[in-house]
Amino acid sequence: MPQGPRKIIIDTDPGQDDAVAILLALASPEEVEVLGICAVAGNVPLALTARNARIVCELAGQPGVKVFAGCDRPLSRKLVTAEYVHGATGLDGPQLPDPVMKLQDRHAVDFIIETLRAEPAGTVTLCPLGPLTNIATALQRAPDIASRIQEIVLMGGAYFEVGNVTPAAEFNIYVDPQAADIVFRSGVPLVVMPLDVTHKALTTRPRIEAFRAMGTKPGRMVAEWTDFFERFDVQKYGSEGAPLHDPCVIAWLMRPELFTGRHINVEIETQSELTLGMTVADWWGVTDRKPNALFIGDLDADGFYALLTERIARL
Ligand SMILES: [Ca+2]
Repeated sequence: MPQGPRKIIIDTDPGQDDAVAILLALASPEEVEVLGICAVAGNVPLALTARNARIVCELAGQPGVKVFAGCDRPLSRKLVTAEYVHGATGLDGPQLPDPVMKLQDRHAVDFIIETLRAEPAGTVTLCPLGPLTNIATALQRAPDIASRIQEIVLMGGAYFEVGNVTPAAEFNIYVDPQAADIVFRSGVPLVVMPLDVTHKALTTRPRIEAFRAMGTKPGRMVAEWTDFFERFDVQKYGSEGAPLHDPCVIAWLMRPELFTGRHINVEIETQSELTLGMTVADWWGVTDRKPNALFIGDLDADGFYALLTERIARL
């Protein structure tokens, strides 16, 4: 393993939980170095995810972070969005001003390809927090990068929790199943944070109040974002709070011991209308298909929230 912080590219569709993931990464320079943030269409259209990513960098006091706009639609399907969860802007909750920092000129896919070719092989980790369109496009256009990626640590899919956007599929995979299929067949080492684990990372009342009690703007924003989007999950699942899906990806890079999972085969359903985007995960090892992913199933939720609050409090 290389010394020093892990070099990462965050690929994201903010999204309140994406925003918390970005804040966690930017607050943790000893563990991760954010080479750039790539926006993709997902929770809301690309213009908004590219805007929201910059808002979050400015909120973290880091307007020098490079933010790139990527693909504005899935590889072959019509874009499906989730304003019903995240609000019309994708970051509904507190009012935030438009960002001052500019988008980079380069397309996110070019940034991904050029960075992987420029950095030593095996030293850059990709962290997709939304549909996998940018990553799959980069792999298709430049197959040589696959062997240069250290790891892809992504939020997406589900096995025991099955689906959230359809009865069979999780949102990120469902939006672009063809892209997910390319990534899961790429041979790149994968770590997957499915709903099975993220649904255990719930924002309880004391956890939200711990963010608010920081008395900082980022702390207050995290509390207000989670206040906003937990109404949806509490009503839907009857759970105590909302799952903070995407920060699980960043937390895994920093504290993998908080998580447990199995190294298994995971394939993506791309044909069936009924189960499109399903992550067919061989959790019980009933096939001889080769394992291609560390599929996470559980986490120490208290440890996860302790890490989050410690780090967000730094900003
Ligand atoms: Ca996301």
